Amino acid sequence: MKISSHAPIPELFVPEAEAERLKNAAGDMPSWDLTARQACDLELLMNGGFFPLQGFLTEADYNGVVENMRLADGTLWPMPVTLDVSEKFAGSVTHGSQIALRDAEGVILAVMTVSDKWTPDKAKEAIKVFGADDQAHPAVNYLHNIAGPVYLGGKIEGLQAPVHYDFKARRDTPNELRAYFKKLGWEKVVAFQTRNPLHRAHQELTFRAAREAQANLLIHPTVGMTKPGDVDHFTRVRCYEAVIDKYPASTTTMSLLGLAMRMGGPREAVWHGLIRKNHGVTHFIVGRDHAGPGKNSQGQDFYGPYDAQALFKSLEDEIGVKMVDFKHMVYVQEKAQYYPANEVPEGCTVLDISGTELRRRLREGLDIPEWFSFPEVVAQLRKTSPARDKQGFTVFFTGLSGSGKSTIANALMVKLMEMGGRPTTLLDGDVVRKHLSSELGFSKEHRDINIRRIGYVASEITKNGGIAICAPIAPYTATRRAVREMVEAYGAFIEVHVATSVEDCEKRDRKGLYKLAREGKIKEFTGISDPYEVPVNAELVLQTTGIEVDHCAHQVILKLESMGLIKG
Ligand code: PPS
Repeated sequence: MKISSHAPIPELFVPEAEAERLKNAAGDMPSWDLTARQACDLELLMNGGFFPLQGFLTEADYNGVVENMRLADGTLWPMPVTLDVSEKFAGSVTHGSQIALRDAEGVILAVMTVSDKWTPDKAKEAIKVFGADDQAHPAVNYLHNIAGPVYLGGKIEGLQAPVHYDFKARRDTPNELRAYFKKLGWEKVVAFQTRNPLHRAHQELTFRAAREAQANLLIHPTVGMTKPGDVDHFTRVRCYEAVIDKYPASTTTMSLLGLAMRMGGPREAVWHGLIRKNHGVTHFIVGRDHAGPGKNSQGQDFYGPYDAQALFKSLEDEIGVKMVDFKHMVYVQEKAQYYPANEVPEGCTVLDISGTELRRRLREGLDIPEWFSFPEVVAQLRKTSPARDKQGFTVFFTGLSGSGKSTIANALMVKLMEMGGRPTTLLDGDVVRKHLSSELGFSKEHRDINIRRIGYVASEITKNGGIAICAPIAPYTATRRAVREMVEAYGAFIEVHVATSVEDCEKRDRKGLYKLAREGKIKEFTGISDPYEVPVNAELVLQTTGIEVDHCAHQVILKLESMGLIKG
């Protein structure tokens, strides 16, 4: 069904009386607490942002989307929007069951009638949708390590939209934006998608794109979920608000999109186009490496820099939104203005600051010139990125039992406390198991819960400017990575592998546990009868055999200094 850009888009909300009835009936339905990503997806399903989807994908639609970017009826839809659940929950529903979908506080947002339940081939989904089954891709990591093993599909009846307490006035549903464009008589609107703060080059390029398309401009940043490690959306929105005043009055507006990005490159660009179409937009800016996930585990880009533009262009008519390709804008010193990189006048000096360089300058409190970014934007970024030696961070020791983690961690803590400046907490394996995880054993499931708890506490300490030193065994790569992501949302994460061999640990056997493990008196003992996955990307590897504890701790101190986290 084609919808003109000004007519309302169908939503999935039911009338009030029906919503009331379903709310009352929901007490008897199996209840699913939505993950943060599912809550974002549900919001866009209900408000028409994901039109023509009527709910989370059915198996036939999912197969079509994975295979060839199309729903079972042939409609273009490049991204799986799936309700992943645990096996236990899946076991409680059958075909035709109604389930209550609730937010994190338990408020019911929608009822789904389950029409499909299946176990997806996740490796296949990763390869087809994201181009590789490589967990360096954030969405592939999500798929394998965060998403549940079973998918449920079915139609949604929307009861209420998720509540947001932040930037309420800046959030618009597709229909609110459509009505706004209609009211202002904006026939043509070009949208700019972003997950980064806007600097002057972006302002120039978006302004140019609008002029080229003779259209008004919608700055449409994603504030749902973006790439782990991005600038948080609170800071970004304050930056956008500072920039929006720099555009000629009444040409431009800004609205926040609660989308959970997948960083899916070309497929994601097409998805973004369809979502913007639903929001009443006629043109869409697609840049170099649009929604790029960064490097793969071989250190290469997942997608070619212009793959997204090529795919979008080939499907432009079907998407129903015209692509405006992004010009890389650079500052020309002699002219004191921005030019597209390919139109720089001969012999002129080009100035540019990369994202990495910007982060370095913020970290080290260095100058950020006005030609690069507006002072108001820089001020906002500085507020949330104090110089590195003032930020919180986490040192995460991992290694076998008896490898020396706790001893080195203790020595490190004392050295850091001697320096002073930031509160320091030691989350030692044994201590955590006494105070935080006393009910847990050593199965994979319990170890993962234990490590995630440590990660959560460490991330809170890091967020609040402290130093967390953790010293659990943490034998599983994926769990260590999950903790890294939790912490890196707020500060640096330094993984230190205490690489004492199992032979040496056993020789030392300070607690006598190896002996008991060999005798089979302790089951699932790491290194003897349970696995330890050796870290491959630790910031530091410590050998301990024949080396003083003091020296080991000092190596960590040197690492922290070299990262700018402490001043020597
Ligand atoms: S984990 O895997 O990260 O949750 O382990 P952790 O919380 O660090 O706990 C490890 C300490 O518990 C003792 N212990 C065992 N370790 C490994 N395997 C088994 N089955 C086991 N049972 C008890 C051991 O003393 C560990 O302490 P450290 O300080 O590492 O020697």
